Amino acid sequence: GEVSRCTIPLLKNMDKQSKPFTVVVEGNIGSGKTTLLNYFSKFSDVEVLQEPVEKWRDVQGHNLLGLLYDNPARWCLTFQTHVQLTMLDHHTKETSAKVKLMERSLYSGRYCFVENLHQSKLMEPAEYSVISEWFKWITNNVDVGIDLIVYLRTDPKVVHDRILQRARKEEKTVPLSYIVDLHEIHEKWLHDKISHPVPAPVLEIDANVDLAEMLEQVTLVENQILNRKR
Ligand code: DCP
Repeated sequence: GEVSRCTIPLLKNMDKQSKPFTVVVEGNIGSGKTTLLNYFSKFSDVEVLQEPVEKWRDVQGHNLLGLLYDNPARWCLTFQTHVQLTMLDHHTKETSAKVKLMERSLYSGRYCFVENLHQSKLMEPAEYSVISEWFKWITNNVDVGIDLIVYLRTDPKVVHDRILQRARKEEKTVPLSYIVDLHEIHEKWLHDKISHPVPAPVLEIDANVDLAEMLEQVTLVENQILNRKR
């Protein structure tokens, strides 16, 4: 009776306190997110959650990333719906680590990629409404809060060259204009802060330099990213 009624809320509060400091890494395609995440995987108190591009290439045998770039109008809702599921999985994943470091988030899925597909009219208005309602339901009903956003800021031309160089076969036809659109949408959200809610403080890193130089900048703000005292 009385005892359980007061212990349960207490336990819930304790859960809240032990929630990891959650950091999400954002930036255009090819901005160096994977490099940054790999760097942090050496810390034992950091749980690194890489974006599962490999999984998107094999969803029960289907290459969703390939379908997306072959015929974006047909497949973008399917693709973004699946991204939303994998991101929800990462946001809610329990960990005993002090810090959770995620590549991308539910937020960039909705505010950058879905928004861009909507603005360029590749996504149907009805599809945009459905995925937006899912996003609203999730953010209103599930604890998907984050503590810090690391924004890898780049010039579209620089990342476009990197994308062509790394030659992921699905991305070989990505036009510069698509990268420019994604750049502007990231900028309005995380730099100008005028388009959508920004769910955590933003730490900007100049990611136009080569990736080794970028990591040098990262070491300077490492304590901030890991929520450690200097
Ligand atoms: N993608 C998408 N919609 C999303 C997330 C990703 O269309 N909501 C696509 C864009 C890319 C691929 O998935 O073709 C992977 O994109 P990311 O920019 O997230 O990952 P990268 O591996 O390109 O990042 P980086 O080069 O910064 O490590």
